[in-house]
Amino acid sequence: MSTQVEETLVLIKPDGVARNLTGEILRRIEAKGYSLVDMKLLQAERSLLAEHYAEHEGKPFYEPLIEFMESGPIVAFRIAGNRVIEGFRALAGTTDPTTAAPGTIRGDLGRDWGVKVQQNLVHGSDSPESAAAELALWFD
Ligand code: IDP
Ligand code: MG
Repeated sequence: MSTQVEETLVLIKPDGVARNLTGEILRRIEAKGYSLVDMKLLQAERSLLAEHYAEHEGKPFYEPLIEFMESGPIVAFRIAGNRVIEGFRALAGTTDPTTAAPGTIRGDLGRDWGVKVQQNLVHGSDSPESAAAELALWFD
């Protein structure tokens, strides 16, 4: 099968940075064979987070999600590879870390902490359209 090289946005959320898991998460991305194109550590502004999570506005976890994402530094990666968008989502595992498959980032390193938003360590863009929009938002 022949595929195009894609790029995607990965965020290490404040829980991942605070728990010193940045290196472990990047190790998994690199071990899978994806290339690191750009990276930065930043404290995200509310306006950036509101745009990033616009699709979730109005949901019960929206405000806790924004507050969580503002609670400490985030590491942003631009990574590249064939089918990297779906490939990183597979590495990350499903949204709920309690039931995310063992072997995934969320399944191996995440858990439920009894708070209003799932602290699940990473974000990855979910489609070519969202990857383009999110990379422009976080890197341009
Ligand atoms: P994703 O990060 O797996 O793509 P989304 O549905 O896009 O999941 O949700 C964005 C983030 O909001 C999740 O990663 C998680 O931190 C949080 N979240 C999503 N659904 C829930 C929920 O039902 N309860 C609490 N937090 C949630
Ligand atoms: Mg999502």
